[in-house]
Amino acid sequence: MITFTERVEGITVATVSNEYGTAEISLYGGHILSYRPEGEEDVLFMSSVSAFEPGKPIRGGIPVCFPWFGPRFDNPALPPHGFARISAWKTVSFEEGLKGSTLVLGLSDSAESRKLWPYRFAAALAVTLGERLTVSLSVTNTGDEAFSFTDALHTYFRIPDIGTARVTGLAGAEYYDRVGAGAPAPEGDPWPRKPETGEIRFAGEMDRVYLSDRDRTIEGSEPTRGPGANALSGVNALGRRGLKPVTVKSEGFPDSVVWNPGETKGESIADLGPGEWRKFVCVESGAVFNHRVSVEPGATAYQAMTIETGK
Ligand code: TA6
Repeated sequence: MITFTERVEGITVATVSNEYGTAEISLYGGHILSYRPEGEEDVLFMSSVSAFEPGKPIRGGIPVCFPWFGPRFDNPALPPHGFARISAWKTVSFEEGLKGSTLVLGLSDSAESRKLWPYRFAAALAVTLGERLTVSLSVTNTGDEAFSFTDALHTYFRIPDIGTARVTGLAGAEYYDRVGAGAPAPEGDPWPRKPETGEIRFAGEMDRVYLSDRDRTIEGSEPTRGPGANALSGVNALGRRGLKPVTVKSEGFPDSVVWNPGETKGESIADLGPGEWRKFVCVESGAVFNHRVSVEPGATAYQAMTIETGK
């Protein structure tokens, strides 16, 4: 079933629930706020002090960064991560079936959007709540000139603590390290590439763009030890409740961004509560920086991400 509630004036939230769990999706931003598989805790982090105010981005969940990722280097005054996350999306359809429920939201160009990005487009965000959460983004060029964009599903995964979190699956991939990297080069690779040799652990600020669409797994607690303790029970070696491992898969997104601001930046982010930087890691499916997605007039670009717990 689906219900719509007005969270605050101007921000309507759709709650989709079925035998597989519950998801909350804000029409403002086309922003998934919460994903709770049946019988489990929320997979997504949400800041306790996030703005819920038209014109401001929501901190947490799954922001849709489109039609550019990060700052617009040709015009840093424009909204970072594009305008989709601060735009009002419309409900296109809702369908329930044997394999889950799908809510489709739509965003098209407007006089306002064309001031920021001068193209005609129709984007659709399909959120399917089934055995896993599937988020599909399609972008159709409805104008008469080709365009290209960068984007990301900037997913905030909830973790017990950044000190024990790890992300696996990217060993062997190359990445750009953006911490202290400065402005990107105008052509070719924006920053030097580094190789990933193992699992990712966090000991300070991390902001990396992995040139990889491999499956990634986020583990929120220390690997479990001893009889009776296992990842599926979600109970770690200290007897505290952890989270099930979460696996993210991408299709059509060539890059994987991994971000945690660390303490100094984390405590300075106004829309994060004290210490909350420790409670999330962003593992994002994107087409970022030099990986622009080109769309000819009349054509559609398709991208998708799935999130699944317990694998
Ligand atoms: O995806 C990582 C990143 O681009 C970081 O550089 C960091 O700034 C983050 O996104 C959050 O951006 P925001 O505009 O939401 O504060």
